[in-house]
Order: sequence, then structure tokens, then C-alpha cells
Amino acid sequence: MRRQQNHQTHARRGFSLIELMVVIVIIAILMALILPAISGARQRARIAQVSSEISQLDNAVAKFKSVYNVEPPSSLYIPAAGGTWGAADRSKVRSIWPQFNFATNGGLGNGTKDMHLSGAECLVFFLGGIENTTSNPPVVLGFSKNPQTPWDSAGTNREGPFFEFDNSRFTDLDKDGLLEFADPLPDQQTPYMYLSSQGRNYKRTNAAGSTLAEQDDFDVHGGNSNTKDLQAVYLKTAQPVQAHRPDSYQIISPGPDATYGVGGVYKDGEELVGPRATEMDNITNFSGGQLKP
Ligand SMILES: [Ca+2]
Ligand SMILES: [Ca+2]
Ligand SMILES: [Ca+2]
Repeated sequence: MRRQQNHQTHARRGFSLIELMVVIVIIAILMALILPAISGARQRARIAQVSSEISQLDNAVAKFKSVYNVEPPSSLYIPAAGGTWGAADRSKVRSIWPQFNFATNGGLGNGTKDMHLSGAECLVFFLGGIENTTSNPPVVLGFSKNPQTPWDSAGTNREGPFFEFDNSRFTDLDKDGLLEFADPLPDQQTPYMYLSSQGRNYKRTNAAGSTLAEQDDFDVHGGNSNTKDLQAVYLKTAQPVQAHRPDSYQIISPGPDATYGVGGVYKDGEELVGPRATEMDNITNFSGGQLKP
């Protein structure tokens, strides 16, 4: 009898409304503390993934160089079949394929229109090779080992691809049929930028006054005045002003905000403010990865 009474008292007690509210508030506070930590950790992991991919792209450029003795250029103008090659573009191609047959565009099947490769497109073209235009999503096939027709998509005797592209991340922002490659951040809209110094010096800027050919390196979105493009190579403030990785190249992810910013003079560890704040989350192959974590 007494035992039963005890049991009843206990069962009736439960939680009071105030106790419940206290518990809910405590849970809410804990969530508020923990969730940002979790999402921050997730964000850091994603950024580390991009940094790691940029290292792999570095390795791919090194592989390209071990085969062809030069690093890929970051702009190239390929005329349509029968069109006239510019001297600078000829020499870029010859430095890679000395026996290149310019009369047949090195065997490029799709030779019916002029092609302007930006830095972002050069990254895919030179590390991936010739695109199989009949496949969807796109597949890149490397280059033919035939020294005169390296851009022939036929044949199994091939060099590359030098990088294993995830073809679900190919983009074509300027809709010219030449692919760019986006980093693995979720919903990334803007591709990796690649800028080469060609072992000499960078084309530093596309500011007004420079020629069209100079602008090609930076022109990812199409059109010369597009402010969404990176506008200048990254430079250090050390005297004399020098580029980051002056003798090689810069690979730049626009980061989680999908925006490059303007580029230009950047001091290591500098806090980017104002219109340059969009560059803080950029991930690069210099300055320890992120410009400012
Ligand atoms: Ca283009
Ligand atoms: Ca394109
Ligand atoms: Ca950015």
C-alpha cells in the first residue's frame, strides 16, 4: 500500500513548465554555441579540399612541364582553319610542340571558328587536352603524340590528361565552347583562374589601355569590361614590387563568395577591406593558401 502511494507521488511529479523552459533555453544556448563551430569546421574542411586540389593542379602543371619542357601559357588565340596565326601565339605553341602543323591547326577537328582561350580555359585545355565534343558531360582526351597534329582527338597514342578533371565541375561562363573548371566548393559558380608568367613576367593587368590579347588571360566571363573577372595578377609590395611566384604561375579559386576581386598589390597577411574584401576568401597556390583565412 505504502509502496503504491510512493509510486503515484513520483509519477505525478513530472516536469513543471518552468523546468521545461529552462531545459529548452539551455538546449538553445548549446545549439547556438555548437552550430557555428560545426559549420566553421565544415567550411575549413571545404577550403582545405580546394587547397589540396590546387596542389594537385600544381602537380599536373609539373607533369605537363616534364613532358613539354614549358608550363602552359595562360592565353592563346587559335584562328579558325585557314586563318592567320599571330606571331606570339605561334611561338607559344611552338615552344610546346616544335613540329606543330599550323596549316591544319595541329589536327584540331573543330577548326571552323576562332578560339580565344582565357587563363581559366588554358588550365583545362593544356592539362586536360582535346575535348571529345560528342560526349555529354564533356570528356577531355589529352593530346596526340603525333608531333605535327597534337590536337587530333583520334588515336590512342596520347599524352595526358595531366589532371583527372571531375567533369561535373566543368563550366563555360563565356559560352564559347571552351571549358573552365570550378573548384569543389558547393554551388561554385566561378572557375579556377590560371595566370602564367611564362618564366619571364606576367601580364599584370587588363586595365584600360592594354590590348585585347593582353586581356584574354583574365577574361573569364566574356567581354572586356566585365567587373566579375579578376583584373590583375597578385603582386607583393616588397621593393621592387614583385609578383607572387614571379617565375611560374598563379592558380586562384574565387572562394566561397564565387568572386575574384580585383587582384593587384597584396601584402602577405594583409587585411583586405572595402571593395577588396571579396578577395579575403580567395584560395591560391601562394601566400599559404587563403589570402586571409
Ligand atoms: Ca574564352
Ligand atoms: Ca569558355
Ligand atoms: Ca572571393
